[in-house]
Amino acid sequence: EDGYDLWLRYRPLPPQAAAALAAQARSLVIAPGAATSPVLSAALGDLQRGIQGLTGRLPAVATVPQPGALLLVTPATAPAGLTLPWQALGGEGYLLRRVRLQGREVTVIAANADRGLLYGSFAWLRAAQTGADLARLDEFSAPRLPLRLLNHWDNLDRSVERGYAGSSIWDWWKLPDLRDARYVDYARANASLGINGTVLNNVNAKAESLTAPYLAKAAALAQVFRPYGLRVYLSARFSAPVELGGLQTADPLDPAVRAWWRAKADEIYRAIPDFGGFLVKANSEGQPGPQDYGRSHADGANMLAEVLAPHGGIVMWRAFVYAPDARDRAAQGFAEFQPLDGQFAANVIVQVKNGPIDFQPREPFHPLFGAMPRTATALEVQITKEYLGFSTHLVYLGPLFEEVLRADTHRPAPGATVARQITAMAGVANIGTDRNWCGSHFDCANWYAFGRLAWDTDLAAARVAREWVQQTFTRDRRAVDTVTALMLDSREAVVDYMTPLGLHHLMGTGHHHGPAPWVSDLERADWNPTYFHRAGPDGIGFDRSPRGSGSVAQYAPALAARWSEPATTPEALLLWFHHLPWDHRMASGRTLWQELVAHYDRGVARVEAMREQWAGLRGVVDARRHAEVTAYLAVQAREARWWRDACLAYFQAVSGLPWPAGTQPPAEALEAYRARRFKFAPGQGG
Ligand code: BDP
Repeated sequence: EDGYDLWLRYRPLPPQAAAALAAQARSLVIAPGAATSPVLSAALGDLQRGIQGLTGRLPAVATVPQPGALLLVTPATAPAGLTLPWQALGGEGYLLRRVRLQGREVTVIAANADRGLLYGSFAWLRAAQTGADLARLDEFSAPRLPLRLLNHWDNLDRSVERGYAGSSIWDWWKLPDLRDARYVDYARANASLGINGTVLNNVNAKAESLTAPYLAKAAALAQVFRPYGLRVYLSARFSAPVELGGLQTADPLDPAVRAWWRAKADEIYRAIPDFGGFLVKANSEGQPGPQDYGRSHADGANMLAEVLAPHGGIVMWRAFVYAPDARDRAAQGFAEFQPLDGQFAANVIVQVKNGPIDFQPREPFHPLFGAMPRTATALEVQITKEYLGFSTHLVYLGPLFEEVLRADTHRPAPGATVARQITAMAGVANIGTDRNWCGSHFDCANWYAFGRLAWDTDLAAARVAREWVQQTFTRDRRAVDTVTALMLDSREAVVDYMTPLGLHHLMGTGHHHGPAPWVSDLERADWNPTYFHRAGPDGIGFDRSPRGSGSVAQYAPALAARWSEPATTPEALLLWFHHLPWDHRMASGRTLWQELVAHYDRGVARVEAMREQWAGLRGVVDARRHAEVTAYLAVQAREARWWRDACLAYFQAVSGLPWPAGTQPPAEALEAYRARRFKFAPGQGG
């Protein structure tokens, strides 16, 4: 086991379970002639592979249902007498149900379209792999979000920005001629989760990705992905008309610029008829954009939307912006975008990161959610763990995704969660050429959780973890309990040992590896950790209350009022919203300083506990994967301690306070932590 098979392992079941399963899947029944659909063939392909793997018997494909058959049906092919709630299934949903058909017990996988049959087939395989009672199967599922996308930050030279799993899986150099078999497995894995789109290239885009040779390469990938319902999108560089078209300007209101993009869109759709659209990072971190010409984000987005609309394409326009002169970086996305509500074309989606800063271990939800009622918005999360220990720290992100999806925006009224405000979800991919895809076995759980929660935003992260473990490692009940518990604890562990109590952005410069709370000399104020934590002799934290930057007012009034006062701010976000004296009394009765130390200690202890739990699974989990995870947990334990020691050494020096009784002082002097350098840390792009 090297992890390549992900959660689609289909390993043999014990004899009794295998026989029971085989009895539910003796044959696969489709309407005569239906097999010519590439999507249906893809569904049949995995059903056959799965059933054969699990039971040892390859089911035949037939057109007449015998007892124990699996029927794949749409309204057009459903046998007479089968009434199903077709309408509720929508375009992508599916229904799995045991029914009696002309006296025979069969299972139907029903959907309105082949894509639903594909998703239903994978759902049936998930049920089979997780030990569900197939004889009582009755599962209905339809996604609420029509768009569920991966965003690859992959460069054309095969480096990956914030990638920790090897190189880009897109071998641009050899495409379109070589279509690596891995592309099919990539598409299968995504289809098994319901992910239906993928942006191939980095948001820090190169114009070359829009040239004919690169479009041919993207078209080859689109062709591989099409049977799996996965559409291709591209990040577009806003200045492409200048760089590729030789124009003097990329002003979105300039007729020549508009004509250039129109021709480019037409060219793209000739190569990729079902092209999804553009993702754009504009006027952010040095990327060109409409503001270079005195135009707004809406002007830029609408110009692109107009040329894609005739083809059915969309624009995902990112709201991740921050200017160098801001008082509060957390306030900028809202300040720039909220006033544009109502100005975006119908096929524009404003893509908003989960929090107002940048993919920290914990942030409050982004205040733009719910604040742009006349604009379609997408939630962007980062699956790759740029700020959470790269791929060597075990952090299951399900709870983080769940926390933001369930966050109540109070807009327009209580109960309006982030999940109910969005129309799309995008995840910055963590996939690379590593044999295990994601750089670590457990990071594949984050790809999995992203897909499952994007499909069904109401799913519980705990349930998702459990089913992933059952499919990935073992169905041994005790082991499943242990691994699930360990995963569920891991997110709070990283918050504790990196940035507890609402602290944020204490990471090392550029690469974001390791602690560097002391950094204060970077060119821009809001790149410095000291800007974010503001620790001094008087206290610690960023005051975003009305007494400070005031940005808390970007939230709905009820929340703004609650979070304006330390007493009514959840402690998990305390130092995000408030600057408080070191002797501030916490709910525990401890002072803020003592509480901070306690959190760092707890983080370290939690990782030690995870290590022990994992060690106990030796012999239950296959040797190779067990050993690999063990090695990474050792790294994580060492680095959790480093985070704790370095941060506390610094905060102690700044506060001048004595170590709380019974506390271990840092292993080394502050200077030693400050002196560490990581010139070749991964993920910094090409
Ligand atoms: C930050 C990353 C940077 C990305 C940027 C973005 O550090 O590499 O380009 O976000 O999202 O998290 O555009």
